[in-house]
Amino acid sequence: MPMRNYSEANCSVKTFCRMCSYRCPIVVLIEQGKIKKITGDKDHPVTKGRLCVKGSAILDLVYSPARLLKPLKKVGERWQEIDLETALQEISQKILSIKEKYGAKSVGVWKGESIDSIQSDICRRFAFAFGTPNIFSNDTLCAVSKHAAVKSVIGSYPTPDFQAAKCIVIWGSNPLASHFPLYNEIKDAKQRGAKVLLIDPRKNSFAKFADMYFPIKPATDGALALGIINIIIENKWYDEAFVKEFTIGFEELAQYARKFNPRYVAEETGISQDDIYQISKTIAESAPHVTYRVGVGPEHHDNGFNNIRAIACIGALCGCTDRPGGDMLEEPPALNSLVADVQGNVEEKPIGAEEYPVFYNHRREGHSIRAMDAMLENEPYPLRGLILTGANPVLTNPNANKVERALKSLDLFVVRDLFMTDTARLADYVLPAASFLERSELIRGGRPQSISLTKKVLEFDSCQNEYQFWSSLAKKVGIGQYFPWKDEDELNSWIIKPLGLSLEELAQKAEGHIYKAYNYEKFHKNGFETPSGKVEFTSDYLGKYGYEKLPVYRPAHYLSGKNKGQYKFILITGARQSKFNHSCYHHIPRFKKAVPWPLLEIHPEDAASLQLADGDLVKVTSAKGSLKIRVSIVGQDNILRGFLQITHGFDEVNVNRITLDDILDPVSGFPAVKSVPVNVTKISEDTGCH
Ligand SMILES: Nc1nc2c(c(=O)[nH]1)N[C@H]1C(S)=C(S)[C@@H](COP(=O)(O)OP(=O)(O)OC[C@H]3O[C@@H](n4cnc5c(=O)[nH]c(N)nc54)[C@H](O)[C@@H]3O)O[C@H]1N2
Ligand SMILES: Nc1nc2c(c(=O)[nH]1)N[C@H]1C(S)=C(S)[C@@H](COP(=O)(O)OP(=O)(O)OC[C@H]3O[C@@H](n4cnc5c(=O)[nH]c(N)nc54)[C@H](O)[C@@H]3O)O[C@H]1N2
Ligand code: SF4
Ligand SMILES: [Mo]
Repeated sequence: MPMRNYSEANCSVKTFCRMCSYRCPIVVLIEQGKIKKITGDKDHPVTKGRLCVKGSAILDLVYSPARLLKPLKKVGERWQEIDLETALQEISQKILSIKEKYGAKSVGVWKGESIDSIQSDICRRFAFAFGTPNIFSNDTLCAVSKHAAVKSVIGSYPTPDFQAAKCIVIWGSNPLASHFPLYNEIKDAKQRGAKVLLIDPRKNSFAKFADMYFPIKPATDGALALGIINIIIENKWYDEAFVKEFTIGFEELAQYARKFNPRYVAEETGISQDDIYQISKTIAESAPHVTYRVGVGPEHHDNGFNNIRAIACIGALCGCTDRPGGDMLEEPPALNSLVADVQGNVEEKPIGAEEYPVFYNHRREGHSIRAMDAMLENEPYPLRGLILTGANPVLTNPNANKVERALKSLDLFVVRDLFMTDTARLADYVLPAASFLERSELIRGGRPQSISLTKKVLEFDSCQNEYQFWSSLAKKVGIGQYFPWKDEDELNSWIIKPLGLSLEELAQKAEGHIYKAYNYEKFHKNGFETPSGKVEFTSDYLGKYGYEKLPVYRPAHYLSGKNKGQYKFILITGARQSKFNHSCYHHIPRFKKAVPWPLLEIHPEDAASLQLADGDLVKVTSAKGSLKIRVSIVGQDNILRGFLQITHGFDEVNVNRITLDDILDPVSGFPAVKSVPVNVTKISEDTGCH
């Protein structure tokens, strides 16, 4: 049985790390029911046992003395311990009374980055079965804008085929800090001769592995992409046969791209004309074996959606889509779905769906930034109760002061977490959650078209995992029939049933189960999953909602004159640091000691203009507020002049107190957290701060 009881056992179990969403294979050594040691799985063909620094700290997470182990209830200003059964009983009564007073839609469910795939579907199932469309998540700020943008061009979101790539374009991403397994794959590809390009306003720590680095002004990626498209078309470097047979809108794209001549693109992006030509030529020479890793860099801007669409057009134009070394289009496994049968229970759309229909159509959830208005101003209707799991929006959503006010205004706010966080502090109930080693879940397998099973190896009393929590709450609010599975094992067995594979068989496959061998060039037979069945350089689907049919480049708010003059600098936020995952792992003493607080990255000439020395204390002010932080003067080539950077996720200095929640991409509603107009002033040491 996959879910054996390890409490007395001496054994080793192969499972997966989930300190980030990549899930590297690990081996857990158990002695007398306690985890003794965790190592990378050396037998795994792709990761070969390599773990990043976070992967070496799993035990610091699960056995942390700071972990919440008892449910807490706020009584007045104080926390009181409460037994789990009573807590669930009280919460269910309050949810039902909100439902009676305002309707089920006034209760929301919010999941964070640490809860994904099947775990996230369990939360969704609860919401739909209860009758609310209001599911919120980190997906308002993460990857969905990019996924929906690329999907509008090629029908689905591709997996980079690093194994066979001859050219890899890292576009606004830092695999060394944020995607350790990808970094290893890219390094291996480079050893096989692949060229690696990096496009980023900061010479991030990955730059030393890139063959060519191009500093770009934030939010101008669309101009660069259209400039590349123009050069590729003018020189006839594109795949004419592919374009003719498998795409629509080529003529319109070619005509529009003509405006993006090298001189204009160089002015807009800050990349020289020679370099723009060089990037285009390198891509064209390696085509179709060119793949892209687009990060959150281009996404967190008010023109991110269309900029990423333009990037996606380059690959399609050069015939790289679904070709070896290009962008692989994986077919999903045929699984039983946790949402298909309950989605129809809810007729109304969630908060934000009217304003951002493309976001809604892609993700079938509400928009978390709009949710704040529903809490504070009952717009478009009241949101009075919220159950949040695995998220810390006070540190991760823009305009944290407003987020705090909104969450405080709720009639019922429940948080499930492993730790007391700045968000949990605002709750009425805080429930201790199980860590990833305390649940069993189905995950993508790490190889194309594969699926794996992670194993539960640990249990703490009162720390429920997602299935235990949502199914027990469902029973209490009268929707228990939607959670008929006795436990996760039964649930997982049901989900994989269409694969013709038992859970026991899957549990044995440490390298994952390939449900279908990957085939390239499926488009010959199936076309693409777009409305026309072809690659769409112009999209009638987007046009139908009043958006531009072409991937039109509009200069970002900070370049177009809005805010000009008032603010001297543009602040990039959220560059990943290898030890942390957003607000996670800051409690681990050795990580905290190494990086006690974030720093303001600043160009030496900008620092000189403000008479700043390394380590000086400054006040950074935006339209939403201000914060105090110390400066780190980086190298001359490490950041563009006029731009600054602060990483998010630190509670000591929460950069989201100054990010804006009202400059949003019109298609996806993603906030421009990587182009925040700010001023910087030096302040004296006695004003406080570290
Ligand atoms: N260690 C660690 N790993 C993580 C995470 C974490 O918090 N910590 N978070 C995980 C999650 S949820 C996500 S979404 C991913 C994100 O993964 P990535 O997208 O790789 O995130 P970063 O490593 O911050 O790299 C983003 C880069 O974009 C650059 N950039 C900023 N603005 C622009 C722009 O306008 N254009 C271009 N071209 N570049 C720009 C930044 O300077 C930065 O170097 O990481 C995941 N992995
Ligand atoms: N300014 C700025 N803000 C950003 C970004 C940026 O680049 N700049 N990036 C954005 C992105 S891409 C993302 S994905 C979001 C992430 O935003 P969030 O989803 O809010 O991410 P975390 O800070 O990782 O919060 C995760 C919480 O889950 C808890 N947790 C960990 N494991 C478990 C578990 O197994 N179960 C439960 N129930 N809880 C668990 C952790 O203790 C932590 O408190 O942040 C976004 N915010
Ligand atoms: S990249 Fe690091 S944190 Fe993420 S799964 Fe792998 S070892 Fe764990
Ligand atoms: Mo993310």
